[in-house]
Amino acid sequence: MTAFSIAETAAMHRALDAAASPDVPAGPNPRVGCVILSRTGDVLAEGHHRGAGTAHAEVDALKNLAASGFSARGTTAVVTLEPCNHQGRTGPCSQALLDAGVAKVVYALDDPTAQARGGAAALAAAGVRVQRGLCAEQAARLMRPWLFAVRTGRPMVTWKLAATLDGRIAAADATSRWITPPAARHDAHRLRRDCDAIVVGTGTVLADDPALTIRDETDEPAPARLQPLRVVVGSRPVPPTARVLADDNHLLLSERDPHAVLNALAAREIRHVLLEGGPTLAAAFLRAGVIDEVVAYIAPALLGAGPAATADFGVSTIADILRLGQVHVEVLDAGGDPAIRVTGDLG
Ligand code: AOF
Ligand code: ZN
Repeated sequence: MTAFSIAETAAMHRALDAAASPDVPAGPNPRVGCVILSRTGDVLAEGHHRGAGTAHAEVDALKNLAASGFSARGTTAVVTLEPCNHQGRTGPCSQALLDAGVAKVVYALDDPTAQARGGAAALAAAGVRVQRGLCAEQAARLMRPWLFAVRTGRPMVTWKLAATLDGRIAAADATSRWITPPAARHDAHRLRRDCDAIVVGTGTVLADDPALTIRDETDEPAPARLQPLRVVVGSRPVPPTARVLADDNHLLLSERDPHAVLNALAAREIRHVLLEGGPTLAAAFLRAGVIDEVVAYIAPALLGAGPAATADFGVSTIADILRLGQVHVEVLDAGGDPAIRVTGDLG
C-alpha cells in the first residue's frame, strides 16, 4: 500500500478539478490536471490540458510556476495521468519534468496508450521518486470516455432520453414540447458539454428541428470550439433550412448500422457520443449492444399514447430484460416542478 501525504491528496483533488475545467473542449485527448508542490507541501502552481495541440498539464503547470518566479528544482508534481513519454502534437512531459528538476511525481492512472506510456519508468530510471494510484477511481471517472475509446477502439455512447412515467417521448400527434420541466432540460443540456458528438436520426430532425448546440441559461451559444459535432443518421432527406445544418460542424451519415456510424466517428477522433433520439435509432444501437450509459429524465406525467423511448430491440421475454448497472437516481426539482433522473451503465 503506497502512502500519500495529505498535501499530495489535496493537490490531486485540485488537479482533478483543474482537469475538469469547463474551458476544455471534449476532444480526442484526456482531461489532465497537474499541481506542483514545494518540498514543504505548499501549492506553487497548477495547470491543465486544454485540448489536442495545446500544452500538456505538466508543461502548463511548469510554465505557470516559472511565470510566478519559482524554480521547479526539488518540487513534487501531482498529475491525474502518468506523464507522457512521447513526442506527439507536444511532449514528452517526462523529459520536461526531468529538465525542470522535479524530484517526485505522484500520478493517478497509468497512460494506457502504446505511443505515450512509459513516462513513469523513464522518470524512475532517471532518479525521480514516482508513486502511482492516488485518486485513481476519480481520475478514471473523469477520463472515462477517453479510457473507454482507447480500450475498445470506438467512442463511448451515452443515450439520453426524456419520457413520461409510461415511457413515451411524444404525444400521439407527435408534439413533445415539453414533457420534462426546465430543471431536467437544463441538466440534459449540460450533458452535451461532455460529448464530442451528438447523434440523432433524420426522424428527430424532421419532427423537432433541434439545434443540437450548447447554449447557456440565456440561450447564448457557447464558443464554436466547445460545440460538439452534430451528426444526423438516416436516409430521409434533411431540408436545407434544418437548424442542425446551420454551420459546417455537422455530419450527415446515410449509414444506419451503429457499428459503421461509430467507426466513422472514431476515425474523426470522437471519444464520446451523446445519442439523443429517436426510438428507431435508439433501438438500433441497443440491438447492436453499443449503448454504454443511459441518462433518463422521467417526468411525473402520463400520455397513454405516442411513441416510446425506444422501438423493439429484440427482447421478447423477461429473462432477456436489459437492466442497468451502477444506477444513480436523483430528483431534479426547481420550484416544485420535479423530474427524476436515472443514470446507469449497460454492458
Ligand atoms: C500528459 N499530460 O496533459 C495529457 C497527456 O500528441 P498529443 O500532444 O495530443 O498527446 C496526446 C496523448 O498524450 C494522449 O493520447 C495521452 O496519451 C497523453 N495525454 N499526457 O502527460 C497531459 N493530455
Ligand atoms: Zn504529456
